[in-house]
Amino acid sequence: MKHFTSIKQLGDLKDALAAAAAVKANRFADQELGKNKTALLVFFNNSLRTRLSTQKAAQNLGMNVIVLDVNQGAWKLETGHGVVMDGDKSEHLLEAIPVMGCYCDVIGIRSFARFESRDDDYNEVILNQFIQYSGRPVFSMEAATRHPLQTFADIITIEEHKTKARPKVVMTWAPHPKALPQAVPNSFAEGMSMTDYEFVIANPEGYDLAPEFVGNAKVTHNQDEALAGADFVYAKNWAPYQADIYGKVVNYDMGWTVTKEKMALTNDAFFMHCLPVRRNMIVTDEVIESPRSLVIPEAANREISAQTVLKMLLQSL
Ligand code: AN0
Ligand code: CP
Repeated sequence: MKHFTSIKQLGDLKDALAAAAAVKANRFADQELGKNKTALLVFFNNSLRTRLSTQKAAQNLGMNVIVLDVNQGAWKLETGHGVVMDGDKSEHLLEAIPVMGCYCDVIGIRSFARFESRDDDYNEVILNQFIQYSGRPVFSMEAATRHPLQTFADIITIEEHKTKARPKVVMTWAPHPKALPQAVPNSFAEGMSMTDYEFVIANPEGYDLAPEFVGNAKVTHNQDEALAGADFVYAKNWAPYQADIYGKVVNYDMGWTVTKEKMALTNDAFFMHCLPVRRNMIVTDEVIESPRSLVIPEAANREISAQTVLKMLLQSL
């Protein structure tokens, strides 16, 4: 694997899950693999889990780790081409990227959708420049359209908890006061298309995801109908993809919050969320605190997904 920007690059999912299980069984088996290799983790946006789990994963592999918060302490970066740089930005991304590449062997990038241009976001202009100009294998730590390390951890978690071969997994939109990217739901839908689970997406009208991510999934605008018989409920807010309202908060419908009453419609489903989550917006306290909540095991599996992916990248250096 040269770069990791989509869950599809894992190839055969069963093999990837077996690789993840091996990592989980012995996290320190490959300490020689990363010796004298450096992972640079570049954050354009905030993070708790990705920052910690990816560092831990790299350390488990014997790597050195450098973390750069681009917006804290580095020069302000210009990203536009042909711009006369007479404003507050001191350095251009086109110099910064190859410079970063000089100091590491693999680069992780977190660069969320900016909601300024749907085309720029969906063309992954920041992530792709790192691929083009860093000279290093690049892995996504959530870019504009996908969060594959999260999706991989989510699938590992479902595999660990499912009690039937083909569980019903429902990804439901839920309310949030701010516009959030579509990366997590896009990526989760992409991951579900690699499984043989029954997968349903529930969201209000105007919130349908990009068709290339929805694929063959069933989409409904009726949350209660979707939840009936669900084995896993995967909640997430996202802002609209639709061109005329792209990235705007147009719906704040608290009727979509995942409550105890909503969970009662399911087949005693597990509750999932990538975190960070706003309580009593996305999900009520009692649901997230219930024994069926998998939010902490999901977060724990982020170390495993990151280590499995870093191992694959190191093996193809
Ligand atoms: C981000 C998002 O929704 O994409 C990160 C989730 C892992 N969430 C927030 O910005 C709150
Ligand atoms: N789930 C996740 O990626 O969390 P962070 O944004 O805290 O890294």
